[in-house]
Amino acid sequence: MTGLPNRACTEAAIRDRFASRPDTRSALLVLGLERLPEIIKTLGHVVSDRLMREAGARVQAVAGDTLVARATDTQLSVFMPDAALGDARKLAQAVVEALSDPYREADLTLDFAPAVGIAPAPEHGTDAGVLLRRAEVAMIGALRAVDPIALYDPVTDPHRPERLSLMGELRHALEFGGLQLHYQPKLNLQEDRIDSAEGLTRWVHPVLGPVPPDAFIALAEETGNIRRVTRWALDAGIAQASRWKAEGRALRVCINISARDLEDADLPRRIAALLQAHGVAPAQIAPEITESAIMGKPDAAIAVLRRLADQGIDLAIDDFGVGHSSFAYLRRLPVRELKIDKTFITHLAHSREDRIIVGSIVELGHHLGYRVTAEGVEDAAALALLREIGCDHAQGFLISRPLPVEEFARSIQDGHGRPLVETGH
Ligand code: G
Ligand code: G
Ligand code: MN
Repeated sequence: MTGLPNRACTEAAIRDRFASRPDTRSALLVLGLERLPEIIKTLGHVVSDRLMREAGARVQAVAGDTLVARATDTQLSVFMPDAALGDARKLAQAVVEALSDPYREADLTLDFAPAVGIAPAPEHGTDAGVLLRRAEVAMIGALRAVDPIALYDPVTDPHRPERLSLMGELRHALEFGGLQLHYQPKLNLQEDRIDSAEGLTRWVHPVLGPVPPDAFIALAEETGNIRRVTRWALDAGIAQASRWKAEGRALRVCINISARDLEDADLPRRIAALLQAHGVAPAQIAPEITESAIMGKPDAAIAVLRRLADQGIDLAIDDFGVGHSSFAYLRRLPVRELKIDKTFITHLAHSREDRIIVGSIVELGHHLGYRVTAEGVEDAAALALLREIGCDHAQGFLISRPLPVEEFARSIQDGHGRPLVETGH
């Protein structure tokens, strides 16, 4: 199809190399094209084959006499014997540049949108299968990242065996109180008062130290354990809402819910039971769901969300603006709040485009009856602009980082629920 050698050739080359010279430095690159699956679906294999052939020719042109081969139907590989990491990066860069001009034929223009993963050897293996898989893992990471080139990183490898023991340790932490919920205040801009807080799960591993939530949430999702994490976070957050209520503070607690939770038809009943057990009104909590969580299986997800809404629970759409939201779905969703993703807020003071986007989301949200929160507010200028725009809530490092509950209590105690930063009023 591509006129290139196949995967077996690469495997043989790697095997020969390490059989004869086991400790030489070398590197394996795997190249993927982000839009290829979509191109196959919409334009078929004939076009995608021609695209791959052209990609192969361009890569071979910059790789010289280095072995370029097909790794899978949609991936190419380049095996570099005697290559230091710097050489591998340089070639990866050249490959990305060679594919920056789109593919053209007749009346068709397609972006290659390449991503390259690098697995250096021998440190990440000398076995051909292992190296190919690790370079592919790195490439898949690069597909989702800003930088189209990524080095294999064992810490984020979903397949590495240590992850299973890490999951075991996470389950232990869930059971024996090893997790904490930190709280980040949300400032009500109209009343200039902290009236709610987002609960964010923190795990300090006894040996590894703090494990970033992105890492263990993804781990829990992939291993089918996310519902346990969510159940724990809901229980902790609702219990805290109850304590705050007993102290005379009406703080609403926001809790993040994952896509997989929405496949659980039992979720509404479990939340109702937790609210009842802790004596908390439904209005005191607000689950946050990302758009992509709903788009996966929209009908099932919407049914679960409806039941939550019918119980009097306000729902928020998290990271709004970066997912594949469609207003057709938005209209069908029983949500009360949009949280504008922080990527639109961080540069608000310096970007006219971002101001237009944020202003438009707030206006549209209000017309459709949603409250709007801006997250990632890091400077006073952004906060002033959000007030001017008429955004309802602001959340971000300027107001406060997520804090352990004692510190959170102290900070709002001193400010009597008002923010301690100068917020312009
Ligand atoms: O807090 P930061 O705190 O770094 O959180 C990183 C990501 O992890 C965010 O996208 C946040 O929504 C998510 N997250 C934090 N805690 C939880 C949780 O308890 N459940 C779920 N599903 N996601 C969480
Ligand atoms: O996906 P979700 O919106 O739940 O993610 C919340 C994440 O945003 C957490 O990781 C939290 O620590 C982070 N966060 C909160 N405020 C800020 C901020 O002002 N700037 C940045 N960069 N991150 C923030
Ligand atoms: Mn959130």
